[in-house]
Amino acid sequence: MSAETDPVKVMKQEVGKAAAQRVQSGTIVGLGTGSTTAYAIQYIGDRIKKGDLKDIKGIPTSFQAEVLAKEHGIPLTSLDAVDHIDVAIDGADEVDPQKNLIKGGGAAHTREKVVDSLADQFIVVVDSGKLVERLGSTFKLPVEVIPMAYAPVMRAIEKLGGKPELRMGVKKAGPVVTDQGNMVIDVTFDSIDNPGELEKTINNIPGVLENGLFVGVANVVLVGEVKDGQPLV
Ligand code: ABF
Repeated sequence: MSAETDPVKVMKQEVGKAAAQRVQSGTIVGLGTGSTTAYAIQYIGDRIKKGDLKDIKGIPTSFQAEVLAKEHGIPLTSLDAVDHIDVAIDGADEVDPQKNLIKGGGAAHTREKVVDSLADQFIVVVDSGKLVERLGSTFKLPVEVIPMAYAPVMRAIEKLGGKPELRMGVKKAGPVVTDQGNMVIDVTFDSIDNPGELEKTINNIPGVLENGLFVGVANVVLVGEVKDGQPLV
């Protein structure tokens, strides 16, 4: 199957395009991380090139998003130069029926939560495989920790009933390092019954910078799926 006709790829492109279509001229746009958001960034760039979108400024949530945005000609700004974000577009690893999320599969959840939480409208772009009844049922919860504290943080997480694992690099040996120079612990929980409480409890552990629970942050969830071989959004 060629890449152009791969229905999953086409579906992700359609989800990204649908999000990009919602961006209005003259706005500040938070640009997320991940393969689905990458298509939204590409289509925002296409709209700028066509003259369909004017005077927007992007705020990237990761080095990957920054590189992509520059590649697609999106002018960039930063949080010290603006007083608001009109819309943020970002991916997720899990979405529950209340639009709460687990994010951080790309180790970028700390900056993502800053940008996504500031946005007047946070649009999540996912494929239907990310939809879950309960957070934590298919994806481990990422927790960014400062390197000197990863061991006591892991012990504290075990006391909360989690099973923590230090995220190791695939291409590079040793632990994954975030854009902030920290480590990531991935935590398996048997059941996350109160994500809001857990998000606060984990962030109160000394040494934790941010975890991947995004509770009450998402406003819109655009879901793509492939039905009878056809991409649907
Ligand atoms: C990012 O999007 C991460 O939070 C998450 O891991 C990723 C999912 O991306 P994809 O669209 O490639 O599944 O924001």
